[in-house]
Amino acid sequence: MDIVVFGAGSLGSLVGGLLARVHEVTLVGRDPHVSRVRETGLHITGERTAHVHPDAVADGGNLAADLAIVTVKSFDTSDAADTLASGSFEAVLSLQNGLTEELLTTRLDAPVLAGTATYGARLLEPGQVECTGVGRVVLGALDGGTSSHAERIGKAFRDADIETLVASDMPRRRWEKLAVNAGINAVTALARVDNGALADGDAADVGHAAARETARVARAESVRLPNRVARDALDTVVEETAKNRSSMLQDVERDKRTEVDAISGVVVDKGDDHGIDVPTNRVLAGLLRAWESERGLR
Ligand code: KPL
Repeated sequence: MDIVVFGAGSLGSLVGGLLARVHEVTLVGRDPHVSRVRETGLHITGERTAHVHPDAVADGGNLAADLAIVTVKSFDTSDAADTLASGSFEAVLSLQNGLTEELLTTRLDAPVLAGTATYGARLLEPGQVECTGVGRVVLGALDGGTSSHAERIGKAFRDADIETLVASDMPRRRWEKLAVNAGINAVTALARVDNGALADGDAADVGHAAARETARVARAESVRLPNRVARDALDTVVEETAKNRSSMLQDVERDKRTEVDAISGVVVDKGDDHGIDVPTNRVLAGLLRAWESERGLR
């Protein structure tokens, strides 16, 4: 399969690199990373190892492929959609944080599929990505139900030895993932702790409250997500990724803009739409936005 990965950051490089073992892959990202990949290949280290030679470009305009995978940061989705729209793709799969698929759907002709990935990844240096945790990819039709595109993409991922589930209940899974991210990302970024710190104590209480509020907003959006399911999902991810530093913590540590708007912020916005109070997410979003403003990142 011909695959273009838009967003050769840590997760995009890892997933794209694993796919490049059996598929034709083009990584779209920034220099010096993409130049190094072009010159010496991409080295994957850690819990998965590989040395692959995908194509790598800084300009993703006018490309054509069977599949475009979007892994850019949520706040870069609009720019990525413009670039994607100049090319031609049979299907588009988002593996981003937040609920970015709606934006992609309104801007692109190709069918947009929803996906989640629980792999841990860290860019060590240009041309080198570390797999810090082997997880799995879940993907499927954005509105739920079956999709022949999803089946084909699921097979392509499995052919590359990536554990993948094709699911017919992506609406619930997207909100469950948002609840997990709302519970983990902001708390770990503000407290500067590994995901495992949310296993018990005060950090766990704050995380559970943020996840519970997200589940309540999901139900107002007609997605069946009981509090208990959101809480169990959070606890499971905390346990499975205990040693990981969340993507938001990695951003804060590098003084980079975070995905707060697409995670805690979207819970606040949609909560406001439904007249639902979400005090934990509001405080978390406020603190992170204050941190970003102070550094001129927003
Ligand atoms: O998706 C994640 C992230 O870091 O963005 C979690 C699930 C929290 C794993 O670290």
